[in-house]
Amino acid sequence: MTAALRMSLQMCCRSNHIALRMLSRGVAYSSVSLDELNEPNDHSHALFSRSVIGNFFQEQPLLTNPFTQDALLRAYLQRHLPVQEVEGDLLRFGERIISEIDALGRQCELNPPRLQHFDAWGRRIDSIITCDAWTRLKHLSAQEGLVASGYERNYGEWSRVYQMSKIYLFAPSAGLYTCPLAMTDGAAKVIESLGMPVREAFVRLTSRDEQQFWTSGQWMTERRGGSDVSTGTETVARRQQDGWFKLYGFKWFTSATDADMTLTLARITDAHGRTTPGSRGLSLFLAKVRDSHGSSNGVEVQRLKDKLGTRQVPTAELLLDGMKAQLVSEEGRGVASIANMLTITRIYNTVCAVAAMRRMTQLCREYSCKRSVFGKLLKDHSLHVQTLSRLEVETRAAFLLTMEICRLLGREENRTSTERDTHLLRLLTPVAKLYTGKQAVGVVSEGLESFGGQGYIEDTGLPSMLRDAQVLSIWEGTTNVLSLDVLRSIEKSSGSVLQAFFTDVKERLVAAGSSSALRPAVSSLQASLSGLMSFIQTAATRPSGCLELAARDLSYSLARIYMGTLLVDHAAWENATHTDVYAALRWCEQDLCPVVSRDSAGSYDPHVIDMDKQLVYDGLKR
Ligand code: MFK
Repeated sequence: MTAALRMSLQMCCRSNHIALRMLSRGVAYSSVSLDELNEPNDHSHALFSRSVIGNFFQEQPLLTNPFTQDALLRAYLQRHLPVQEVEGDLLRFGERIISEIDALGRQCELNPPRLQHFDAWGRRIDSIITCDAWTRLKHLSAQEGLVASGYERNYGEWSRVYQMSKIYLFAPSAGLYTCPLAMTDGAAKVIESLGMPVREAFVRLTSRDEQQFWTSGQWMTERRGGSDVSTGTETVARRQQDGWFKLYGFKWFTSATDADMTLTLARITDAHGRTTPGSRGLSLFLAKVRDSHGSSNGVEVQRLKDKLGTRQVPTAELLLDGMKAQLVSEEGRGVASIANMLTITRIYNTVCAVAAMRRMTQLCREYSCKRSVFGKLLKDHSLHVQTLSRLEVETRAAFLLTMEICRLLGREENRTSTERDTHLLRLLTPVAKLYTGKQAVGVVSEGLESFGGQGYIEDTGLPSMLRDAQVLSIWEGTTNVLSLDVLRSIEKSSGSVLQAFFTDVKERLVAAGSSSALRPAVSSLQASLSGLMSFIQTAATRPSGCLELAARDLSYSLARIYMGTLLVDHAAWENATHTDVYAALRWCEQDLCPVVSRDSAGSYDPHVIDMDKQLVYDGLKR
């Protein structure tokens, strides 16, 4: 037996002996010595007395003003929107988040909505009961102009950047109130783009007056599923003599069902009760959820959904049994009309994904300055800091892409966008939604791990962050549905969206190219871009189905290249710091163009479809 092994065994016996004695007393987290255990001097040391809980407690990570803590947000605004009023408002709002909003959000998590079907006398009332904090968040959202500021357009083409900066700060503390806000903003956008068919609704959706403010739902998903809306929608709309419609159908997932109004799709019946199938048969309707007396507008709430996360949000199954509704789109233009809402909710999704990443990185680094292990603080363990720095790079890249999309949206609404801007907004909206949704799950999950076991404990509030992140890649279009939307945008524009992408990336890289520190990143991006261009050029000549097989990898390539370009662009700014340069270099170390590397490996060859099938269904008994 070696001396080292002997010593190990002795230590093992000694600690087991102590552990056994401690276990017999129900001791937790204690580090008492054998001598102490034998001392009968006070109650904490006596055997079989109250449990000893010890005197070590881990430090809790504290939330401080998320605006002052966010170097990149502040630098971004300083570069593009250096308006004192904006900075002052975000600073004040950051204080409100820590002093008031964060606690409200937590209350929403702890007091999820419930459904009361009947009153005490047996009447069907279908009342969705939400907690006071949820109502308070609605009022506060109006006061802060969280939707309104996007339509007041006080900062011209930068108005959306300002508005979304507030949503970004708000989201991680807001108990998912961002969900009704996303749909409310989307509904306002649809109404505005349709030429204001219902002015009162628009005024209320964009009001800063908490008594006037309405929220909207977006009831699209039916039992047959949420992705294939054009074949899945069975709801019918019967025209009434007064020009209104009555809707009959079953909406399978409706988020924030306590909304004041909703936009929804239905098929208008002809005189014989027939409807037109497919997308061409769908029209868009606006309906109030309740009438002015608070009674249901022909809507039965079947049940609330029992979900993995987003438990704060009342998500319900609804039976529409004669819901009075107003046609707001041209007949048969429902999907195209609600697409504006999808653009807005997908942008909110992206903002919320980055916000979740940012909150997690802030908490992780705060904790690392307090938590000591193996004799030193976590912040002094280089492997730990390396892990956090990788999360930081992901978050920065996602942030810059998100803000760029908000900028493009603001330009479009301010009527200052170029044709290239319009193409980029169309292409990058699904790209950003699908990519940041995945990033958020990865960053939040890795972040939880950096708290050790505490990250797995409910009342730290940390696990709910992971649950709530998981929805980001599901609702508003899954990763694959959005990858197909990327293909749709390419096809519909005859490739112009890609042309805009290539031109924009090239120009930004040329502008940044003079910085020697950034050269490795610029070279990687240029090489990836030309690889991507060659792939696209040959795509048309490939067997059908190849592009669909490559859709997800193509979207990831667009995301990584564009994020890298924006990191380089930001790092080339005259007031950029060396950390901005470092972030750009680190980002560009990865495979920036997976569609090319996977193509080289034969992933899109025609025989692969069959091989994938054989692999997936290997051993399946039917
Ligand atoms: C924190 C964030 C909070 C967010 C909270 C939201 C909570 C709400 C939860 C939900 O409701 S989740 C359910 C959301 N549902 C979806 O996201 C639907 C996913 N499915 C799709 O997006 C499908 O691709 C789609 C329904 C659009 C497919 O429908 P179609 O009818 O097969 O599409 P088609 O025929 O290709 O396009 C019809 C028209 O719409 C075309 O216009 P034109 O008729 O003028 O040619 C398309 O160009 C247009 N269009 C489709 N997608 C578009 C679009 N236009 C602009 N942008 C798009 N993305």
